[in-house]
Amino acid sequence: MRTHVRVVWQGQVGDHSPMPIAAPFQEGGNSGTLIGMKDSLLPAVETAWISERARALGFDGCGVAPAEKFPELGHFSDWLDRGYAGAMKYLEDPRRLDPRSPMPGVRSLIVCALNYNSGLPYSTEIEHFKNRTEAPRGWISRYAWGDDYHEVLWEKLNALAAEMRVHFPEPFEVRAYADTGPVHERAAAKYAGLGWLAKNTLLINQSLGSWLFLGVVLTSLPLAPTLGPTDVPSPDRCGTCRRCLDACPTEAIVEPYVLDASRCISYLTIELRGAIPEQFREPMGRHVFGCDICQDVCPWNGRSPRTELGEFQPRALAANDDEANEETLFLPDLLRIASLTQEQFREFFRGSPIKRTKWQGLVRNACIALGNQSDEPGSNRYREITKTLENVAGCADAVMGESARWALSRIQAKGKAKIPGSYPARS
Ligand code: B12
Ligand code: SF4
Ligand code: SF4
Repeated sequence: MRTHVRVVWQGQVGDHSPMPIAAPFQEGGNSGTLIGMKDSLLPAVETAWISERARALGFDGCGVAPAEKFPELGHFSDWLDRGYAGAMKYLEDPRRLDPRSPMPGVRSLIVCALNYNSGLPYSTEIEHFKNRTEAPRGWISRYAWGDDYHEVLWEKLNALAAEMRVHFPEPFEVRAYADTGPVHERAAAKYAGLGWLAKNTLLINQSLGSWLFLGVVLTSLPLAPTLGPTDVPSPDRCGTCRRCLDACPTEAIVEPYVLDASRCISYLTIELRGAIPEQFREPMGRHVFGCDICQDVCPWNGRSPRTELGEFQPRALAANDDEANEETLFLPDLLRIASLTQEQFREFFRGSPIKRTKWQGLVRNACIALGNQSDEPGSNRYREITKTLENVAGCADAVMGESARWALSRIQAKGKAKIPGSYPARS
């Protein structure tokens, strides 16, 4: 009888929300056969089996960390007290301070990493503003070009849990999170031997870089940790580099390893409801959903492997192929985004992480990106931008309308054109 496991899939996406076997994964590594040296631990071969199954299911990395309070979490309360979480109240959940608290009896954290680098150019490599005849282009973060990664990870984590249920005879519990639980996934990944916590705060794996989604399976099984008692986590390989700090347009990385999330473009464009504080609008540039700059400039992503997973390739910016006209979420047409109706938004972004920012948020962001354009008054593009913004400025939504009026005043001030008064309502 091997079916005593209770699998619980938990967490809401609202929370924002590879091994001891083969080379790229194991940054530290367990040298011995009896890891942890506690006689209650399962033999290391079981950890190796889990890693091997994770690899077979398509994960690029997997490791096991003991369910212990990681030292990094000692800064968490200070970080919150400084207001760095902005409006992300869910980060105040005290269970985040200790990985043992989300599930009673948890002994081990199985951390899985999945590469989402679809191989298209980095935002820092694109000079599309030079082409004035083309539509104005925005930037959507690499992680959001394809399908919702929560779904992709859950499917794989679910499959891993199902295999564990067959493999382990004793009763045990598992609970899987992909960005959705009160667990600091990067700290868990560090102690699972998957990489180091870098100055941009992200987890970097020496071979894979940082284009990695993380998922965690909490289990009551006493698995042998990937890092043995004499192993240390992967060393910090940031060295004297500070490219990410210097490149961040909003100075959100306030000191190495510390992010003021309330300044981060990712927070401003995805998590923040309401108006974007004026001081960040210009530095936001062309970003309409998330930001990749602190990863694009990172030398450890210079030769990151590509993923061939169809789920992470850029989707068409349309509900069906006929409409697509080869427009995708890679460098999307800002005019098209700012003109989306609520119904189109719902259709286009079904199953996409972009739905998190909601229609109001995405149109708001596109208006700000349009306001950051610098077209010559009188050019076709200038006229198109003005027309689109005037349309949004007349809509009933206060935040969208205000963002559009701000953008109009910016581009018109540049061209000394009339400052808008009132605009016709949007159809
Ligand atoms: C909240 C959140 C955000 C917030 C805050 C980001 C952050 N750095 O915490 C926002 C919306 C800004 C965000 C942005 C992004 N996110 Co996010 N996010 C999360 C989430 C849900 C929780 C993270 C968390 O707990 N943050 C809380 C703070 C306290 O943690 P921290 O920044 O690591 O802070 C620690 C250090 O600063 C440390 N510290 C060290 N020294 C010192 C000194 C002092 C004085 C202080 C005060 C603190 C301090 O103390 C803190 C506590 O330990 C996780 C999923 C998860 N459940 O873990 C995903 C996650 C971290 N995000 C992810 C991704 C992909 C992104 C983006 C790249 C998306 C994008 N392209 O737009 C950006 C990257 C921005 C960046 N440079 O971090 C991935 C990261 C994968 C990886 N390889 O690391 C995760 C793991 C999601 C996933 N399941 O894959 N995210
Ligand atoms: S994601 Fe962008 S805004 Fe946020 S810390 Fe990185 S570079 Fe700065
Ligand atoms: S850019 Fe440099 S400092 Fe920043 S995370 Fe990468 S290696 Fe570390």
